[in-house]
Amino acid sequence: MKVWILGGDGFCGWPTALHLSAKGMDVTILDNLSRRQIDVLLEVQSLTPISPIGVRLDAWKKVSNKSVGFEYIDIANEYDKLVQLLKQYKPDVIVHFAEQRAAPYSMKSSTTKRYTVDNNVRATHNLLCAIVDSGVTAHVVHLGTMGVYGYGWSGSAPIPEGYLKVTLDTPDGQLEREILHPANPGSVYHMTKTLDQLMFAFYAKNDQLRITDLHQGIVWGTQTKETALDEKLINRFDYDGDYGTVLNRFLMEAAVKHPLTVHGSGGQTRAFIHIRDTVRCVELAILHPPEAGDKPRIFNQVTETYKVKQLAELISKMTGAKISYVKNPRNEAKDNELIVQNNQFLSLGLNPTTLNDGLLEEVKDIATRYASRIDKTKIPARSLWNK
Ligand code: NAD
Ligand code: USQ
Repeated sequence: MKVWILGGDGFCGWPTALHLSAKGMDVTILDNLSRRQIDVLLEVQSLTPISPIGVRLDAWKKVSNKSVGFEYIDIANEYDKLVQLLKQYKPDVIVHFAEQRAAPYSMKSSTTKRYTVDNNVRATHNLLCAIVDSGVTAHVVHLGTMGVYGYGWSGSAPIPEGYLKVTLDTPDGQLEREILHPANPGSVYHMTKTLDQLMFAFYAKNDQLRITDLHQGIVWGTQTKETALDEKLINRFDYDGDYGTVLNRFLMEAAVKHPLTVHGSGGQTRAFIHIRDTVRCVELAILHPPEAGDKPRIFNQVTETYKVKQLAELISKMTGAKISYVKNPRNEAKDNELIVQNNQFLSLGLNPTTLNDGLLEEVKDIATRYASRIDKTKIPARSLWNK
């Protein structure tokens, strides 16, 4: 099976590319390396020492005897090249990770807001339009986010996998319908993911594209079986105030004896998934495509939910780190419930890695091991939702 990984140099894309290659798929990464360039501009680096893409690919060949291809392309801005590559490769599956993914970065300034919208919306639309233009019949697997549902809108009602059953009163009686769950984004980044959903619905209906949208929670952890084979294959670990996500940040803070930075009261409940389960979920989604003519298939790609303060308490107990309740830079609900349906992946055989299984390994093998690479001045979250 020929698989393209758009954004395959990134945190989720790189381990996914290796996992699918290890499973015998013929993998090519397409990436414009913009994430590495953003690190240069923010004057920060991954906690882990990530190798240049060429070194990564050579190292993979050495340890696995398998080749992963690479095409340097900006999906949002090089449309003709994208169509030409589609005609040349004719991929069976396209996994789409190629978006600007940090909510704080997207809210940093008018420049980063506009970049995030331009990059993400154009990348997704270029991909869908180019598939139609080139005549390939690839199944698109997109990495979306739990944040499209928003937090707290439905109280304690479980969040369904993408679609909500509603009943409409009409003069002729009641009408049952299934609609996309209402969108309720909490940042410009999350807003682009809600726009992606509408584009998927349109292209599935109008052009019979086969599309799977994975509404993923916050990814934690660093290594997968494949990235751990050689240090040159190590995965990225973002810790800075813009790109670091909450659990990985708490692990890094504990390693350098920085107080754990809980935003506000810490009552925010979020959904989590380990990177090892991310790669497995993408594989399961590839193996279970929708039919042409179906509406996009939506999975909730999450395994556990926690309140931010619960995470801080857990890590504090494990490491002795202090907890600091800082003023929340974001505009978000202080406290919310979050009950998420995730039956589809579980029924396809996903066996989740829980915090209990993986936390200690992260503290020891990653956060403590690479602690000397941390620039403490980059820890505070400085991007404000409202100035
Ligand atoms: P990342 O920033 O590490 O990786 C994204 C990759 O896409 C980078 O290598 C970047 O260079 C590339 N890219 C961006 N724009 C591009 C363009 N126009 N053309 C070509 N390449 C481009 O992010 P990640 O954490 O790996 O996230 C990947 C996807 O998964 C994102 O769409 C994100 O929204 C989604 N997601 C991530 C998380 C998480 O916790 N990391 C959670 C839920 C969903
Ligand atoms: N938070 C803290 N302290 C910190 C960092 C964050 O309390 O030091 C809080 C935030 O205020 C927020 C929660 O932790 O309430 C989650 O923040 P985050 O940065 O870990 O996650 P988020 O901004 O939601 O974004 C991340 C990924 C994004 C993905 C999303 C999935 O960057 O790509 O889409 O998780 S989800 O949250 O399910 O929408």
